[in-house]
Amino acid sequence: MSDLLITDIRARAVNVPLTYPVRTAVAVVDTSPLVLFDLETNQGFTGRSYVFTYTPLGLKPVRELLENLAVVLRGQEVAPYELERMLQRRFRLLGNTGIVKIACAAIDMAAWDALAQSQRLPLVKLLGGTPKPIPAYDSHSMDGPRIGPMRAERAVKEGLRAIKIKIGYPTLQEDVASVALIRKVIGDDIELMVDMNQGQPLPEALRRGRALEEFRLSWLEEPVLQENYVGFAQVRQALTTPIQLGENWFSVDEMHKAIVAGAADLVMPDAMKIGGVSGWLRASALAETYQIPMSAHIFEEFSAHLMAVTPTAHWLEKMGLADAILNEPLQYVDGAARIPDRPGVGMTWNEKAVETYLV
Ligand code: SMN
Ligand code: MG
Repeated sequence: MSDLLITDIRARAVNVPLTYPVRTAVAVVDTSPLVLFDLETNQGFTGRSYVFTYTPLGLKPVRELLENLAVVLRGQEVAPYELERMLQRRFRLLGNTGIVKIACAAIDMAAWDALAQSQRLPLVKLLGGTPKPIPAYDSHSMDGPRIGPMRAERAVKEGLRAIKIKIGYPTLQEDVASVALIRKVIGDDIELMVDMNQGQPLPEALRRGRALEEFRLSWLEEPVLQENYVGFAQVRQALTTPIQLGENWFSVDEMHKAIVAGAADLVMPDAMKIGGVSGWLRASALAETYQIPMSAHIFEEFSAHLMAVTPTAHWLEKMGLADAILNEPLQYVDGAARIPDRPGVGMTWNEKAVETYLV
């Protein structure tokens, strides 16, 4: 069998509507800006991935950086390990972080997808795992007293066993009222997590964290600036609520620094920022070494496969950021994601929708 070689790439920017804007303490993400990446190969398989730029302002630079890499990628073997090493060398001086890391992650994920397709295996099986159900939480926002309860009730009716909401309202009282309301709606048997999205200075994060202890939260996410690992450790020492972070780590090295600083009870790398499938696998080994439960941050389609081979797997985040442009969004049954029994990750684009939302 001849080598699986890259013949071309395609990067398209779409700005996808969201049923509910992602209202966070620091910004409102009211659409889902995605760069869709296709990796064409000599055996007719197309690897697919998408990256999420949080703001439409990030779409053009990420798309253009990927397009600039076409000349470097054409003719290369679809060997994710080698592609990652080649790209890391190429960007060593510029810096393997930020949108460079995001573009390289798009390539890594699409390469793994193409490789798995070429072996006619779901990605999870290529990685040595089995397509087991992956427990998921429904990820909500600062939805307020009307929409918040409605979303929480609907998620519980759908079978989800955990809900995350975002807080960071102007006052502590509003945060407490928001958490109390959702805890009342879902009861004590459904897990409740909160995400502060780095929005509070340390003293206020401590004050609000203490006020929320009574609600038996499963985790308090990003109470302070994500790079303030000493601050995370202080919040962790002061509270019994488990402290969660990781979506903003651009490397396993940053993850290691956070763990060594005592910042984390729990970790939640982002499959894009941590470096795609290749970066995730190394992060999952680090979490196992320190025996830290590891959750996923958005990117549910790839993360479902990856969580099945993550030794300390905890929760998958159900948010549906790409659902509107996928032919078959990830399915959830009884509160758990069902890994598709299709070659690769199982993602194909709804080209009509892509056309509609193309930027
Ligand atoms: C988040 C996700 C997607 C967009 C903005 C913020 C959030 C999370 O931090 O953890 O879901
Ligand atoms: Mg978060």
